[in-house]
Amino acid sequence: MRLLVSLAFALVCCTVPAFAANVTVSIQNMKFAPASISVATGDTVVFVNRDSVAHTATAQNGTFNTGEIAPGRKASVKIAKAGSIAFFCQVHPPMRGTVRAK
Ligand SMILES: [Cu+2]
Repeated sequence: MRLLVSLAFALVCCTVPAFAANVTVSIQNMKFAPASISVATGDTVVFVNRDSVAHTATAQNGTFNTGEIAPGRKASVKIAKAGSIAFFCQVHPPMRGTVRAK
């Protein structure tokens, strides 16, 4: 019985909270994939550069800017507020995406 209680407690206390997730966006073939994502406020978006050139993920409203992400590297940004944020790559401005946070 004691073991069961400990086990249940361990499961509850050590599970990653559902309200703070990581959402991955790949950067590949000069595109954000997926280009449009929905997250919860407080989530972290991880941009993974799978291209052979550097890219940025830069919010048009200035809320985040990863700076240049070298090929094979990643950068994380935390989405602190609800709303829709359009972002682009400063090196290749036609590369665009949107984060919707609720
Ligand atoms: Cu780029």
